[in-house]
Amino acid sequence: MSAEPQTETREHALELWRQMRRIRLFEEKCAELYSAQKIRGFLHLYIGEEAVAVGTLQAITADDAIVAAYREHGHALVRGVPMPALMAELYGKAEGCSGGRGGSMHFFDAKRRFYGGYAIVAGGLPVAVGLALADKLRGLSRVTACYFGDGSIAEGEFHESMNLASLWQLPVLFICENNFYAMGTALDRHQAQLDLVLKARGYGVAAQSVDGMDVRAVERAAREAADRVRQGKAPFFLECKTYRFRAHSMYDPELYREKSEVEAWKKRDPVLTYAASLRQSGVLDADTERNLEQSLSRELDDAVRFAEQGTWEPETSLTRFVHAEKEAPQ
Ligand SMILES: Cc1ncc(C[n+]2csc(CCOP(=O)(O)OP(=O)(O)O)c2C)c(N)n1
Repeated sequence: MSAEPQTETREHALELWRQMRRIRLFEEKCAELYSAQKIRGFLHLYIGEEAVAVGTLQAITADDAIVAAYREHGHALVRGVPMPALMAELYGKAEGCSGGRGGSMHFFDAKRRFYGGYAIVAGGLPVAVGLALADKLRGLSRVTACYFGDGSIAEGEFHESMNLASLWQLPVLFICENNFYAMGTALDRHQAQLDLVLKARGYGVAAQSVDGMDVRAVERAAREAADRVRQGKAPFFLECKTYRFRAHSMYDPELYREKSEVEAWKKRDPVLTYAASLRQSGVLDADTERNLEQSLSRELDDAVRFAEQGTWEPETSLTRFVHAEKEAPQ
C-alpha cells in the first residue's frame, strides 16, 4: 500500500467531507435524543474530533482491527457498522450492535472487526496488543488500530501495552486522540512530560504528532504510519492534537476550561473548515452539497425509526451473556 492515495480524486475529497458530516449529524441527533430521554445512560460526543477517525481510518482496511475508547460513535460509523444498529444500541434495543446491552460506550461488531468501545480508560490498549499478537503468531499481515485519549497516558495499561508491543514488535497503530482534557483534568495537571511523542519513543516505538483538526494531514500521517506498521511489523504511535467542542459527557458543567478557549478551537472546526476549502476549490458545489445533506438526513431518519421500532429484550434472556456460551452469538 502506498503512503498516498493512488490518485487524488474529487470523489475521495468529497468522501472525507461526507464521512465527517455524517458523524456530526449523527451526534447532534444523539444529543437531541438524549435530552428527550430516548437515549439513556452515558453519552460522550466526538463533535470537534471527527477529522481524527475519518483521516486515520482511510489507512485501515476491512481486514485490519479497530479498538476504540468510549467516544467511539465516529469510528464505528466510518468502519461501516450500520447506523440503524448503532442508534438501536443507544436506545438499548435488542437490534443494537451489542444487543442493546452496551449502549453508547460499548459498540461492538466482531464481523466487521470492530472490537469495542471501552469505558475503562486505557482498557482497550491491552486488547489491541492481544489482537496484534494473535495476528503475528498466525503470520497475518494486519494492523490493529487502537484509539485512546490523552487520559490513557496516565494509566499503567498504556505503559505496559507500549512496552510489550515494542518488545514483541507487534503491528499496533496506537492513535492518541489528544484533546488536552481527561474529563475535567488538563493534560498539564497530570503529566510531567507533555511531549507525548517522546513518551512513545521512550519505549522504542516510532512516533509522530499531527494536527488532528486537518483531515488531510491526518490521512497523510496515518497512511505513512500504517505503512510502517504493516511493512516494518512494528508498532507506531500517532498523536492527533484535537479538541472536543462539547462537554466531556452530558453531565459535565465544564467548569475547568474557559469559554474563550472553546470558541478559539471552534474556529478550526474540522468539518466547517474542510467544507469551506472544498467550496473554494470548486470541489463542493451547491447541488452536490444539497444532495449529500439530503441523503444523510434520510439515513438518519431511517436509523431513528429503526431504533424506535426496535424491541426490548424479553425477560427470559436477562441472564444471557453473564457466562460465556460455547458458540459466540452472532
Ligand atoms: C480506569 C478509569 N479511571 C477513571 C475513569 C473515569 N473517567 C471516565 S472518562 C475519563 C477521562 C478520560 O479522558 P481521555 O482518556 O483523555 O478521553 P476523552 O474523554 O478526552 O476522549 C475518566 C477519568 C474510568 N472510566 N476508567
